[in-house]
Amino acid sequence: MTLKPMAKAGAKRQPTPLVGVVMGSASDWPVMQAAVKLLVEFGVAHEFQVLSAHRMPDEMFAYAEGAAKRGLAAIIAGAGGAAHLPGMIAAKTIVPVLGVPVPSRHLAGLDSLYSIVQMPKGIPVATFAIGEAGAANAALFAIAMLARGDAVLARALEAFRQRQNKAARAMTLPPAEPAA
Ligand code: RP5
Repeated sequence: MTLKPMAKAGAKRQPTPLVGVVMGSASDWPVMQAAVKLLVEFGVAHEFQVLSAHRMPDEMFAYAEGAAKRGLAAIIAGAGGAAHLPGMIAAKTIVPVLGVPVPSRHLAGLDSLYSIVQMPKGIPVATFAIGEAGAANAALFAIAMLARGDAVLARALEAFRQRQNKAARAMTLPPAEPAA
């Protein structure tokens, strides 16, 4: 279940992806696309696909094992419930893994958060907030890592922060309601 087909034979050559975005199910896409949107906005070469720890274990290990060789600088992995995808990818690669807990139906993503954040010492996963904010921040974090060696990207990230600052400073509040 690939969301975006990988380059087909004869297709226009894509730049080598620097950031891989993977998720346990197509049902994670509404959340995880927040990461992809930012990578697109910043012009960071990336790829994205479904990669389920439980339903595609062999493919997951192959992806993790090939990540460094393919030039990935970071992997953003989102999953919900028993969210083993980020941790198991991290177990098989030294490429930094950024974990995004996807909200789950019964426990609102707390299960996803605990599954991702409670890694044993020695195999880290950088864990972000539950949901869309976490997916967006994972992308911004990957961009910040890449920006250390890319002046153009660093300037774009500074400008992004400036726009946020400007928007926050322009915020106004309505008058307080009279006490009852
Ligand atoms: C996890 O199970 C996925 O990451 C998803 O968040 C959750 C539910 O998957 P579906 O049943 O919607 O495919 O592995």
